[in-house]
Amino acid sequence: MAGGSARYVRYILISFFVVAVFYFVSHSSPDVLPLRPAAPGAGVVAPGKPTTKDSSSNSGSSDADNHSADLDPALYPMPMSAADEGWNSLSGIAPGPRMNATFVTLARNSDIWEIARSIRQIEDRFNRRYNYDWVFLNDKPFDATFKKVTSSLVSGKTHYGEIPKEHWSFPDFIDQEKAKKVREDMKQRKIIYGDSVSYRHMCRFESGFFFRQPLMMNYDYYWRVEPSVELFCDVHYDPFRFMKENGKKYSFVLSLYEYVETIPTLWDSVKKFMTNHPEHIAEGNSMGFLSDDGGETYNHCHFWSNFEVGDLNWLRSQAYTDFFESLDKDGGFFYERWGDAPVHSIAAGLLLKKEEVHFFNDIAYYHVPFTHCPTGEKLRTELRCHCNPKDNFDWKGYSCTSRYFDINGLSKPEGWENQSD
Ligand SMILES: Nc1nc2c(ncn2[C@@H]2O[C@H](COP(=O)(O)OP(=O)(O)OP(=O)(O)O)[C@@H](O)[C@H]2O)c(=O)[nH]1
Ligand SMILES: [Mg+2]
Repeated sequence: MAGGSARYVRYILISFFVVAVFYFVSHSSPDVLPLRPAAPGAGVVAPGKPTTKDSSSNSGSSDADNHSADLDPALYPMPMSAADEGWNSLSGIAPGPRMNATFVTLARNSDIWEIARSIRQIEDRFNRRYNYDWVFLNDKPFDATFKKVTSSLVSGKTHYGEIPKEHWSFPDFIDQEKAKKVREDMKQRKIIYGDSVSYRHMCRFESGFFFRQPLMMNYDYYWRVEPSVELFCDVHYDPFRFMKENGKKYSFVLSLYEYVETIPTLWDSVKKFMTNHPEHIAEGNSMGFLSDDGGETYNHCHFWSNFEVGDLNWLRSQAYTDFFESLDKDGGFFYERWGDAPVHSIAAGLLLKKEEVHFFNDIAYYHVPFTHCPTGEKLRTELRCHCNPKDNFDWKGYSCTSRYFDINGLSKPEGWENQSD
C-alpha cells in the first residue's frame, strides 16, 4: 500500500512537471525562445508562389514557409540603434514578421561570378537572418550553372524569369536609322555605353518593366542588387519592414549628377508630362532636389539606382505608369541614352512626397566607383563596418546627398564637414 501511494505521488509530480513545462514554453517571450521566421508576406499579403515556365526555386530554405503569417509586428520591435534591445542578436534567424518582399537582379549568364560576390555579401550582412526570396531576370534563358550557384548562395527561395521580347526591343515608333546615327555619334564622342543597344534596352527595362514581370507581381517591395557590389556593415533591422512601417516608397544610399550628354532633352519631356498630368504631381514633393529654379531646368541630381529598396505598387501605380509611358513615347531611351537612375529619381522626386523618399545612412555600399560609408566613427563601430571612411562620397562636391538633407531639413551627421574634400 505504501508503495502504491508513492506511485500516485510520483504520477502527480510528473503531471505537474509536464504542465509546468508546457506553460513555460507557451508563455515564453521571443527573447527566451528564438522564434522561427514567418512566411514571407507575414502581416501583409502571402505571396502566391510563381509557376511561370522559366521559374524554379531552390529547396535550401523552405523554413520560412512553415511558419505563421500573422505575427504581430508590435510584439517584435526592430532594433534601430545600438541602444535598442536585440541590436547585438545577430546569430540565428531574426524573430518577427517578414514583409512581402524580394531581392531582384537583372543579369546575364556571364555575370555569374560577379553576382555571386554580391549575394554572398548581402547574405552575410543581412539575409542569412531573414531568408528573403531572390528574383533573377534575364533577356536570355538562365543556364544551369547560373541557377546552381545562385540558388546555393541565397538563403531564401530563388526564381528565374526570362524577359519577354516586347520588354527588351525597339518599340514600333522608334526610327531605327535615327537611333543608329545617335549611337555612332555617341561612340565618336566617347560617351560611356553611348554605342550600346543592349545598355539602352537595359535602361528602358529597369525604368518601365522589371516591376511588371510575372515573378515580381507576387511581391510588394524589392531590393535591387547588381553584380560586384559590396555591403560593408551589418544590417541590424529589416529595411523592407522599415519601408512599410514608415510609409517609405523609394530609398537610396548614393546620389550624384548625371552625365549631361546622355539626357539633353529628358527634362523637356518631364515638363511635358507635368503639364499633361498635373494630377500626378505630389504636394510637398522633392522638386528642390531636382531643380534649382523651381522646375525650369534640371540640375542633373539623381539617386543612384543600382541600389534601391522600393515599393513595387508605387512603380505599378497609374502615376508612375503614365510617367514612364509619356517619357518612353518621346524616344529618349534610344535617341539619347536616358538611364533608369534619372528616370526613377525624377519620378520619386515629383510623384512622391518628400517624406516618402528615404536615405539609408546605415546601409554601407559600394558600386564602382563610389562608396557610401556611414559618417561617424561610433556608428561605424556599432555597425561593424569594414569600409574606409575616407572613401565616403556623401559630402563630396559631386554628390547630391547634401542637397537631399537640405531640402528635407535634416541635420547632417557629426563629422560630415571633415569629409567634404
Ligand atoms: N540580362 C542582361 N542583363 C544586363 C545586360 N546589360 C546589363 N545588364 C544588367 O543590368 C544591370 C546594370 O548593368 P551594368 O552593366 O552594371 O550597368 P552600370 O551599373 O550602369 O555600369 P557598370 O559601371 O558597368 O556597372 C546589371 O545588373 C547587369 O548585370 C544585358 O544585356 N542582359
Ligand atoms: Mg552596374
